[in-house]
Amino acid sequence: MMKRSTRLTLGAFVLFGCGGGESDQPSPAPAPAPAPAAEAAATASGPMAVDWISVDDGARTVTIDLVAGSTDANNRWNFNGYANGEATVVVPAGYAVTLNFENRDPVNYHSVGVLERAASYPPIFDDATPVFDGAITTNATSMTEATAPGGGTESISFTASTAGEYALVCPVPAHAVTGMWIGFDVSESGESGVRS
Ligand SMILES: [Cu+2]
Repeated sequence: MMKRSTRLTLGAFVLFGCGGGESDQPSPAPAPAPAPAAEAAATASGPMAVDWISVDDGARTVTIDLVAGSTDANNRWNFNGYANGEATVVVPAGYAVTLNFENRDPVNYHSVGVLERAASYPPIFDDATPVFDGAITTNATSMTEATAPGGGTESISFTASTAGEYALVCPVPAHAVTGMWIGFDVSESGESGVRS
């Protein structure tokens, strides 16, 4: 009985002490302002020059050398090593684009087309109509007649006539849904290169 009473008294004292202490503490520091690093990162994410994209501003042309399966990333279902939208090719609006496509995957047929950017792509494309006339390889939706594995090539030409955010997609069944696509931006301000 005696022990219990002591404990209660002690508890009340501790409670009181805590309350008093709290009121003496300085008010919480205001949340820090957003770091300027965020702005720096946005600038750094501008397109970078790469050796597989060449731009001739005089002639208003862009040449893109795009290789399917150049690395084993994403089980070789990648473009120049990129998949799942990890990189975005940027070309200036109004330029004539030549895209030299090569398939170095030893096993699977691949293709490439400039399609609308989407949050996700279907396993099978009913319609793989490119955004720009000519901006897709032959038999692009076929797993047996697209660009052949083991070094098959095809060049396509088109004019990137309308600025916007599109994608380079492989419409062979199951490829895009498994990540075989990267971004393709047509820049109103004339930027070119790769964002990654
Ligand atoms: Cu593919």
